[in-house]
Amino acid sequence: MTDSPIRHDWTIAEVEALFALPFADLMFRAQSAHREHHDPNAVQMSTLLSIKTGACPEDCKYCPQSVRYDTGLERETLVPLDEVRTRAQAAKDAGATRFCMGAAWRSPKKRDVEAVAAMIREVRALGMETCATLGMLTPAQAHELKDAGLDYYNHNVDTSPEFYGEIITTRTYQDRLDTLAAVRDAGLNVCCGGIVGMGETTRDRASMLATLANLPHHPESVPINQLVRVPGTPLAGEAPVDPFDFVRTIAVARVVMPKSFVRLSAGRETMSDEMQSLCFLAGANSIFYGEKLLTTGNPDVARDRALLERLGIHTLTPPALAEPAEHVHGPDCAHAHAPARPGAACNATRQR
Ligand code: SAM
Ligand code: DTB
Ligand code: SF4
Repeated sequence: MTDSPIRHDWTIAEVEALFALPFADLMFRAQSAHREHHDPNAVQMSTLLSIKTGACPEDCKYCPQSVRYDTGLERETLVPLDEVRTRAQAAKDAGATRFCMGAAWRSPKKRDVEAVAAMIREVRALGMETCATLGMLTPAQAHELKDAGLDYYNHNVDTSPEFYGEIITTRTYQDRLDTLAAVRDAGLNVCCGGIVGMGETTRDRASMLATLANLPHHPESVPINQLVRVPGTPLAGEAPVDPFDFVRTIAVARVVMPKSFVRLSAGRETMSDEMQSLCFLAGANSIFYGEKLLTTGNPDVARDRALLERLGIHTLTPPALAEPAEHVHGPDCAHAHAPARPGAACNATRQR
């Protein structure tokens, strides 16, 4: 048996007990699990693009894109295909390996799925992994996206089943689980996580992570977002999260889902480099990369590259995107991983 077996039978009390460990003990557990299953110095990089912004009919209390809150956001129609291609190419050139397209929909219509399928084909043709987050999906829609070449679908549980009703009333927790099952059944990789800082208790955080870990398969990607408190949303006045509590959430996610990529997601713009480093030490091995999330800010590429270089972290190239083994850095090498000295073996090819 390995030290951190893949379990699907976590009780909330067990996960709460992980949260209650002394910080150093929890970090040790997380580091041990991380090093058992991952390269501890590699981070996966995804770039987001909002392909349809604002005017969403849902009432998610954290979200600047809900039509119900006045956040001053300009609503936008579907982004044209050539702009998607340009933005994806720019993301690739900057060093991202996955391109995530997000739409402010409750669920996509037939023509929406067709339009997104065309976007997926464009992004794939550039040699990037694809991800989409479009709201609730039917099993048929999940298959259609898979057939277009989609690699990942993001759909978050957001919080615990117990706290969920305080945050969203226009769709149920079961709706979310149904979409996740449709996505999994279609053979897509699942990206599913939640938000910290919406007024939930530690028990809610434990319950959310137990929900994710007790899915029939752990999500391949688990985004942990710190609430971005957007003026005009009902949660704008929430108290900031204790940074150590946020790091603990990352660490517990790492322990209960040891093989998953845990993404340090929204909220990085206001985090210090030291705080982000603690998150990496706690087992985060994925980030959103690029100046913007969907509608809010993210650290710029220069800041992220500098941080990764200072920490000796290189970016992870998925096996399907890896180049032939003999590639070395040249003066024109576009790889953004640090360190990237001309003549050095290219980190991209050293990845599994
Ligand atoms: N409309 C689709 C949906 O809700 O499934 C896709 C886009 S939605 C913006 C994707 C996720 O972004 C949400 O589930 C939530 O976890 C996250 N998110 C949205 N607003 C946020 C905020 N202010 N702070 C942190 N995370 C946020
Ligand atoms: C996820 O868990 N976080 C991302 C992505 N999945 C789609 C979105 C964060 C959004 C933050 C608020 C905004 O930029 O609008
Ligand atoms: Fe709409 Fe998604 Fe925002 Fe909820 S999180 S209001 S579904 S865009």
